[in-house]
Amino acid sequence: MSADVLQDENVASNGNSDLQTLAQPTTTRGGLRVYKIVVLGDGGVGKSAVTLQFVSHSFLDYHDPTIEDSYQQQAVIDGEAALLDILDTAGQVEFTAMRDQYMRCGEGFMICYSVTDRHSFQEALEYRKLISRVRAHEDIPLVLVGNKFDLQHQRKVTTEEGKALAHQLGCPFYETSAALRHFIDDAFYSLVRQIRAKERPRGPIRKHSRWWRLRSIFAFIFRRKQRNSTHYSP
Ligand SMILES: Nc1nc2c(ncn2[C@@H]2O[C@H](COP(=O)(O)OP(=O)(O)OP(=O)(O)O)[C@@H](O)[C@H]2O)c(=O)[nH]1
Ligand SMILES: [Mg+2]
Repeated sequence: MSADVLQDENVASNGNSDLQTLAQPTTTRGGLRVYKIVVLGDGGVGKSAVTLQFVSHSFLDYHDPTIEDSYQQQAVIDGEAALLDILDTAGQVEFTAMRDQYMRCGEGFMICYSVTDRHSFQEALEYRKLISRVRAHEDIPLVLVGNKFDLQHQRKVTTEEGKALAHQLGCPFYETSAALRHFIDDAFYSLVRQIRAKERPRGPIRKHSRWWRLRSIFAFIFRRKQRNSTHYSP
């Protein structure tokens, strides 16, 4: 699946949790639709590395267990500008106290496992159950990600097993590599596409008008210019 990216920009806020931002009922900011994405999965599978590759095109080559980090990333997906509000969650059980809260706030969920770690693969289903527990009977945009696909010699979970689980979960599946930046954008864009599809009225597909799409791209450029001028220092 290829994505139509004109340009993107990131605003990362590291360290502190930004659950308040996620909890805001507003779904637009500066004229851009905000998509609240939650990244889930066992400790060490690469949730932070995948997220950082997406927002800053860099690879995190050490493991610093996350408590909770949030990031914002603008992108133009299928000709429409979007602002992705991404919550990188804790995989380590000692940091998972906020789980129910972010399960309630997320619009789309990325469930990650590592292809080198069978236990993390088994846990993926448990994450799906956790979402269902908090959001019973809801149609939840979801993507399954088998990360570290560059570590072929350490592989413990086959591609077929990943596909079968995705089929069971009824969601798209990507084998990604945060190290090589493989299928990172595709996994995030797939969530935005699912959220959009869910919002669109049923029946014949109605695309946004040309004017609406132009307006959203102008909002995207304007925000970027505004940020540049804010950051200007002589
Ligand atoms: N080779 C390879 N290493 C990866 C990849 N993704 C992550 N890693 C490494 O795996 C380790 C853990 O990555 P993190 O992104 O910190 O894992 P996490 O899921 O955020 O872990 P927690 O925050 O503890 O839940 C780090 O040493 C990363 O460099 C990948 O795609 N390929
Ligand atoms: Mg992390």
